[in-house]
Amino acid sequence: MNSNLSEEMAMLNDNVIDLSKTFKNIDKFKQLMCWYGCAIREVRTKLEVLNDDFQYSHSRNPIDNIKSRIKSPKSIYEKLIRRGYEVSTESILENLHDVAGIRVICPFVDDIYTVAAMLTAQDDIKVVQVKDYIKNPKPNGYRSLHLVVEVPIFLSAGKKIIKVEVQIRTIAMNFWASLEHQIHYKKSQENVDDVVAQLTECANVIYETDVKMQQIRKNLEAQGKLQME
Ligand code: 0O2
Repeated sequence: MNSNLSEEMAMLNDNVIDLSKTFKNIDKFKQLMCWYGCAIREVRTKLEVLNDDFQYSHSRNPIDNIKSRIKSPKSIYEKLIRRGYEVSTESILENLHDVAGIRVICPFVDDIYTVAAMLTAQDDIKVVQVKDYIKNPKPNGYRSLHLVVEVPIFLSAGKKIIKVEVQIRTIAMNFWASLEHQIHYKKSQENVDDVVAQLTECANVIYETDVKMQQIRKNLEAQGKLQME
């Protein structure tokens, strides 16, 4: 994921698909992608403000880092086709909720829920979907909290409501997800169950460590001995 809007916009020049042939109105498509970029900036700023403020009230940050990306035109096109949706800008707005994506990496498991609660309590944010892959991990062990939120962006011609997918996970969960993403195993191969079992085992060990680290922090907090950077 890119953290820089200009890099995100540069992805629109993705030459893997011919945008002008794929989307009838290329200017409308580019404008839509600009709106997604604006929505990312709105949500990102909210998260940064919450993180800064939390530092004053709790002497530590619940967010380690934030990354964001706009889905590439090729991935947008492929997802529309895969799901049987019309290929148009209206269809993207209506049917896809992960064109604008933000990944929030937290130090501890409870920070995930603290950040999610602080963000979704804001009165201009509407939660449209919650998938808790921490309470209900995927069969391969993937853990993360996924929220889809709607946020208003204010443009010269008025207000638009845009969906943003926010994935919130710990540093440890992100370590697993990043490596798992790089291990491209063929889902059809014979020993796939074995690979999945090994990945799940790693994910479970990592989660146990996450919970232990959180317990250490909580014990120190309870004793008034916590001194975080
Ligand atoms: P990218 O490049 O990461 O964005 P939906 O999108 O809700 O209509 P889906 O695909 O079931 O349908 O969504 P889900 O389960 O909420 O997860 C989608 C995203 O979560 C993925 O995005 C990944 O970022 C992440 N994710 C989900 N499962 C796994 C997993 O097993 N391993 C890893 N490493 N990441 C996972 P994309 O679309 O793959 O692409």
